[in-house]
Amino acid sequence: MKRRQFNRCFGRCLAATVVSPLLVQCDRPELGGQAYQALPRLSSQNGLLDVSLVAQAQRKPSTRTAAGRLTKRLTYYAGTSNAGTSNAGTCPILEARPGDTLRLTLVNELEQSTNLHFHGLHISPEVDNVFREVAAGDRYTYEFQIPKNHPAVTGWYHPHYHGLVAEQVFGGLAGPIIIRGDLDDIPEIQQAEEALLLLQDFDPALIADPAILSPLAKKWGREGPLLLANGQQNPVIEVPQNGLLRLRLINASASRIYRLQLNNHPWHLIATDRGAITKPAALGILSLSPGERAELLISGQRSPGDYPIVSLPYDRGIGEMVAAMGDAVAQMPGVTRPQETILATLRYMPRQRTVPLPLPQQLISVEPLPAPQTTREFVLNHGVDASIGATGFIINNQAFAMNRVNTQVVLNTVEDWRIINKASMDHPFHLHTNRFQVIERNGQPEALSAWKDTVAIGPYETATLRVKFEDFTGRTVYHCHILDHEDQGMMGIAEIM
Ligand SMILES: [Cu+2]
Repeated sequence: MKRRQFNRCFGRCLAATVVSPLLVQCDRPELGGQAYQALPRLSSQNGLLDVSLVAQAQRKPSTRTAAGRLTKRLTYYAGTSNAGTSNAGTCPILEARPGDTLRLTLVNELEQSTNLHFHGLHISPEVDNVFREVAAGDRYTYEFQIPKNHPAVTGWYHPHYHGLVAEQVFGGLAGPIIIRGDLDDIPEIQQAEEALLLLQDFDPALIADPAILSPLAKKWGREGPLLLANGQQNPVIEVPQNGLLRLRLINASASRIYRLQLNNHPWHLIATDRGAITKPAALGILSLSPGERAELLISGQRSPGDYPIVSLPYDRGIGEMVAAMGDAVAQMPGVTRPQETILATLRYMPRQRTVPLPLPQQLISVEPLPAPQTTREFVLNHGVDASIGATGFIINNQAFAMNRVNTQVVLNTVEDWRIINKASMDHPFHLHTNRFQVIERNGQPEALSAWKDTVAIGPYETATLRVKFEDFTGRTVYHCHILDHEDQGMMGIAEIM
């Protein structure tokens, strides 16, 4: 973050190891068109980031949106609990470097069990353990080291307690993780200004009372009509004239698939889920499925003005449902109609710089993985798993069962996973622990070499992922990142031996 931005949000961005009670005060969400406010930032100091993350329902919601009052929105705030005060915290950014230790104490002040998953980090599944239960009122400390060879990534943390993941993430529990590393050392990137947008959608009525969720929305994957970036509606982000803006985007929505377009202005992709690509790639529409991240560079060399980032409509099948069941479908709690929304606005701001800062020519080389030793198929579908009497979402005819290993893989081997969606819904596929490269989609070789951990898979589509199981043994998971689908069985356990 550049000094100018840092000063503006001084008091909100806290570059300190938390050793004493600390509350991050925020007032969000807000009406549209206001200045972008960076999320509070907690950075490692002397190789350690020691933070308490308190998961709680907002106690005294005091802010309004155009859509009405938000109540019971869930948040993490950093620090120690301070019952009785208004802590409308917005989830902080956790920032560290390769080799650093993270000591994160999850304090569960929710009325239900929860846990944490560190999406985007290559760490042991025995630490990043989604089978762990942190019961209401309990606390648990996750402690791990970021591997010294970890790439720079934009990741995020969120609950992964099976059965409640969609409700808790949709409620608002999600925060960014930034690992600074290789990409940050590139001179042009070092000079870029930075912004990060955590994308979430909300339904105030549904957050006030999750029980009103319609069965259709639970099956389809719940969505809300209110699109927020860092809890703000349409924040205005400064683009340095003649400079570069590095924009990180995280899809932290439970089910919503974003198709994003920067109107009348170029933008370049520089990083995907698990780090940098080889060189900046000019981009038109950016698709982000739940769980996916992207980093972009915006070069401030156009005519000064405002350039909106538009969320284009994406129809996950609501059109068909309305046709089959009538217009009332679109009114059901948790169902939204696809529509165009301005997510954020980029606004040129004068800077001292008169010589334009160029885009970097080269980023970090993405080396292809060697040929696979094993090839597997994973068929995603809706149906019945008679073995455990479950009806819902299945992978290879099996619904998730807590103690059933579905796939065994061998450490230090390379595998191709062919994901076949035989269903009429989108099922974005996420693998924990290890990154992968998409080799092929629908029979066509993938054009962009990139490190991913989540891949969009549309209705009746296929994708082949190539993954090397590295560094860690243990039980990890793969699942659909439409979190209602995951909660209803579309998850499997891979044991790395
Ligand atoms: Cu799904």
